[in-house]
Amino acid sequence: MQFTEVATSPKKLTVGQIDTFNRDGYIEPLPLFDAAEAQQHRAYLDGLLLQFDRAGRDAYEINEYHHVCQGIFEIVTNPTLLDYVEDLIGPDIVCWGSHYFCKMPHDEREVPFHQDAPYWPFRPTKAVTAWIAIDDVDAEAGPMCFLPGSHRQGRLEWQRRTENVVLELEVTDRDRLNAPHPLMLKAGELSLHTDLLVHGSAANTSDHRRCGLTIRYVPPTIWVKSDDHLGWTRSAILCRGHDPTGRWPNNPAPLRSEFGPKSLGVG
Ligand SMILES: O=C(O)CCC(=O)C(=O)O
Repeated sequence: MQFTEVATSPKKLTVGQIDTFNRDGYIEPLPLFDAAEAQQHRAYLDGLLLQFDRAGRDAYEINEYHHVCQGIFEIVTNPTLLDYVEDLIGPDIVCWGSHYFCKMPHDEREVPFHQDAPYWPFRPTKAVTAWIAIDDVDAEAGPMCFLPGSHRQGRLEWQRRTENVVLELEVTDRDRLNAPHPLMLKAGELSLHTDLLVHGSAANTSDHRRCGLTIRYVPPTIWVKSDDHLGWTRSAILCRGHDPTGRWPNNPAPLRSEFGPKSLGVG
């Protein structure tokens, strides 16, 4: 998948970074938040986790809350982040998903090596994911790893794996792909990857948390090939530009800045 058709005069990325994205399937690290802002986002997540924990819910369940929680909405619509994304997918930008991948200390669950595209009913494969480090990430904490260039193989065969995992699809033929590149991001930095890039992460063997917020962006012109169209689009926010198709909802900014069990639906 080549994204260069929209990158002739990039806003924020360099032409070299866009070439890297096309060649390797990702770019990292990119700066987003300074240390004080990163600390604020960490504290915000701490508050969310407390609510989920009190309700007996798992940290990974903070999924699709960008149109509910103001703190996540603000990250998803951050202008610098959208400038990066615009350089890859063009000026019309929909966010349809967000998910904290929050590996608590000694969380044994892995994310098997997978492509995102087989999970999603979007055609063509043009989604870009921003993975924003909420915590500093080191080798022991189970960093996300990319297999550089694997997106150029197209859609790969996969099998289902259910033991001790967070996501269940796993590519079957990893041996012919490049060696993993681990993402050692500092809190406040991010990576961008395409939906055909193979990626995954190991268990967190450290004493500290490893959390990244994934945000999924698409141009509104992609098709949703699913009977459950609304299931895939109902959380959408038109973050920038226009939706010439009129098919995507545009959720407004959440009104409440506080979060309680009721507004989170975990009460
Ligand atoms: O955070 C991780 O370890 C995996 C995240 C992931 O699979 C994704 O961002 O698509």
